[in-house]
Amino acid sequence: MAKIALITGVTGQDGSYLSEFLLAKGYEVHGIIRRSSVDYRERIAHLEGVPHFHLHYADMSDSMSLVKLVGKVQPDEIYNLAAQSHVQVSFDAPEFTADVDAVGVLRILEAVRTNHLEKSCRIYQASTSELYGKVEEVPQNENTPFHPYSPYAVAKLYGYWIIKEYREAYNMFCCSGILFNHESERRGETFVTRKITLAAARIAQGKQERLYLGNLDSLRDWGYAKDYVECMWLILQHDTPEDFVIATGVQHTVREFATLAFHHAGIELRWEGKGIDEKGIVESLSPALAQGKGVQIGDVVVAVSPDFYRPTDVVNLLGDPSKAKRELGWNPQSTTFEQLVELMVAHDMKKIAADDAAAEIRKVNLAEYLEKGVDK
Ligand code: NAP
Ligand code: F7E
Repeated sequence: MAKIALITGVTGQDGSYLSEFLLAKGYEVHGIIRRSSVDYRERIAHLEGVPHFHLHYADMSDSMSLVKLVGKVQPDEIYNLAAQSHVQVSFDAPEFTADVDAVGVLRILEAVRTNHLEKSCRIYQASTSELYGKVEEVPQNENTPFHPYSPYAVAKLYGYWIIKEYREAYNMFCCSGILFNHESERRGETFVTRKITLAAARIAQGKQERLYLGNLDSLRDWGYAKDYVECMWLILQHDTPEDFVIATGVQHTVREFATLAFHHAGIELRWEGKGIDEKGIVESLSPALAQGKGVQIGDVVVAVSPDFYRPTDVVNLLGDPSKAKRELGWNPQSTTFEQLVELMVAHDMKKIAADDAAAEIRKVNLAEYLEKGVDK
C-alpha cells in the first residue's frame, strides 16, 4: 500500500518541491488549495493530472474543512506548510497571520484527534529560524532560547509549542523542522533573494533601472529549498518524534547576495555610502553588456529605501545543523550559496527574456483586437 501524505501549503515554494519528492518516493499525495480569482497554481501546474496527486479545497482558518478533509484522506503523514509566510506583511496583517500560522496548527492537530488518527498519523510542522529573532547566541541550535521579533515569529512560536504540547500530552508523533531561510527559482518574488535575482536579470536586459532594498547588513543562512524538503520527510521517518534545526551553517549579508547575483548577470558592483545613503554602482560590465545600450558603468543600480525597513528586524541568523547531520544523515552543503545564487540568476535571466517575448505577442494581439474590434 502506498503511504498517504497530506500537504497544506502545496501551492507554495516548499509544497511544490515536497510534492515532487513524495511522488517520486511512491506516495499518494493530497494537497490543500484555496479558492482564488486568479491562477496561483503555477508551481504545481506540471503535477496536475499526475496519478496519485490530488487537490482539495480547504483553508487553515476553517476548522470544519480541515476535519472533513483529514477524515476523507486518512493521511499517514501531514506536512503543515501553509502560512502567511512573509515577515514584513505580518506587521500589516498580524491578526490574519496569527489565525493561520498559530491557530491553524492547532486546527490541524485537532482534526487528526477528531478523526482518531493520533496514533497512526505523523505531523511535520514548518517552524522557522525567525523563532530565534533577536538572537541570544550565534550560531543557533535546537537548545538556543527563542526571542521572536515579528508578529509572524510570535505566531510561529505558538505553532512550535502546541506541537510540543500535543507530542507530550497525547503521545502524538508531531515534530518541528526549524528551517533557516531556503530559496530557489520558485521563491516568492517579494522575498529578498528572488527580488534581487529578478531585478539583476531585468537590469542586465535593460528592463529596469534600479533595485530598492532595505537593510543590506542583515545576515542570513541561505540554503536551497529543494535540498530542504528531503529533511521534512527524514524528520517524519526518524524513530522518535524530535525537533531539528535545518540550515547550511554558512552566513552572508544581503549585500553579498546582491553582489554575487549581479555578477552572474554580467554586472560587477562597488558599494559606496552608509545606511540609507548606500548605493550599488556599476564598476564594470561583461563584454556582452558593455556593447549594449542599456546599463552603463557608473550607473546606480541598487539604492536603499526605508519602505523596506521593518519595525523590528532579525539581523543575525546562522544555523548549526549538527543534529540533522548526525541523526538524519543529511548533507547541508549539497547546494552551496554560490551555486544557489547562480542557479536563481540563470533561471531569472531566461524568465525575463521569455516574459518579454510573451508581452510582445500580447501587444500584437491587442493591436489586432483594437483594429478589428471584438465581434468582427
Ligand atoms: P510560501 O511559498 O509563501 O507558501 C505558503 C503556502 O501557504 C501557500 O501554498 C499558500 O497558499 C498557503 N496558505 C497561506 N494561507 C493559507 C490558508 N489560510 N489556508 C490554506 N493555505 C494557505 O511559503 P514557503 O516558502 O513554501 O514556506 C513553507 C512553510 O515554511 C511556511 O509555513 C513558512 O512560514 C515556513 N518557512 C519557510 C522558510 C523559507 O525560507 N522558505 C523558512 C522557515 C519556515 P496560496 O498559494 O493560496 O497563497
Ligand atoms: O528577508 C532584509 C530583511 O523577506 C531577509 C520567510 O521565508 O525566511 C523568510 O523570512 C532579510 C531581512 O526573508 C529587503 O529585512 C533587505 O532581514 O527574504 P526575507 P525573512 O524575513 O528572513 C524565514 C526563515 C521564514 O520563516 C519566512 O517565512 O532581508 N531585506 N531588503 C529585505 N527583505 C525583503 N523582503 N525585501 C527587501 O527589499
